[in-house]
Amino acid sequence: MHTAPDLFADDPARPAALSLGPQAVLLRGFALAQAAALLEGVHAVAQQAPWRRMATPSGHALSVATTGCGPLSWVSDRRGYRYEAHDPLTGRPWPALPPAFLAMAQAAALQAGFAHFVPDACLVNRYAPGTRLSLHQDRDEQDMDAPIVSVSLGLPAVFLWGGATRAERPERVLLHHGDVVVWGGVDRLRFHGVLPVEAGEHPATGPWRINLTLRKARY
Ligand code: MD3
Ligand code: FE
Repeated sequence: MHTAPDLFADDPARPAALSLGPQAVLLRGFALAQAAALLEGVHAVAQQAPWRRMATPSGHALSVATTGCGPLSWVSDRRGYRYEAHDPLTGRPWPALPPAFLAMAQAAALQAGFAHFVPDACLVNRYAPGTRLSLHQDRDEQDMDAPIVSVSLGLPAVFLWGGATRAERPERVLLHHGDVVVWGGVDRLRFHGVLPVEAGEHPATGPWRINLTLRKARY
């Protein structure tokens, strides 16, 4: 698929920073200059902790393929959701956080008003065409004061940005390669999801969308 140049990149109607809530902000293109380094990190991580589709507690496979890095990473299986220090697939510790991931997360958090963000977990999601993430909350982390920093790479996706309850109709926000979103405080437990990713070819990732979420799972 050919991606047209973004004629509205400098349009004041499309500001570089878009507030999504009192403590949630989209930083458009914030990770663009580091995208190649971040993707090298993803490939290094996936070499040590292979992509897999984890089982949900009900026994279905997640639609997204995942890997992870950091002292901890998120795990799902028949026993539930949790953070663990070891990759259940290999039995080894999760790969270390690539320095570029940490630098990006801290710079974005600071920009969004969260100083001293020290993530201890990074979940890496890979979306093939048609892959979606249904509306959910992220509540498996102990430290709800820390923000979550999310970096979108590759194919674009429509992000669903809901409210404090599932009943609230979510807003739709298009996320592009290099976009970073930071969520914390009063917005930390909002429902969110991703619509099925449309097929395409991105120069940086080929047929995929990749999303990094940097988190603080433990106090
Ligand atoms: C809003 N990932 O991994 S990142 C997830 O694009 C997840 O792969 C999506 O939701 C993705 O759990 C969205 C954005 C995100 C992450 C965590 C949040 C938004 C959030 C926590 C609270 C509120
Ligand atoms: Fe989430």
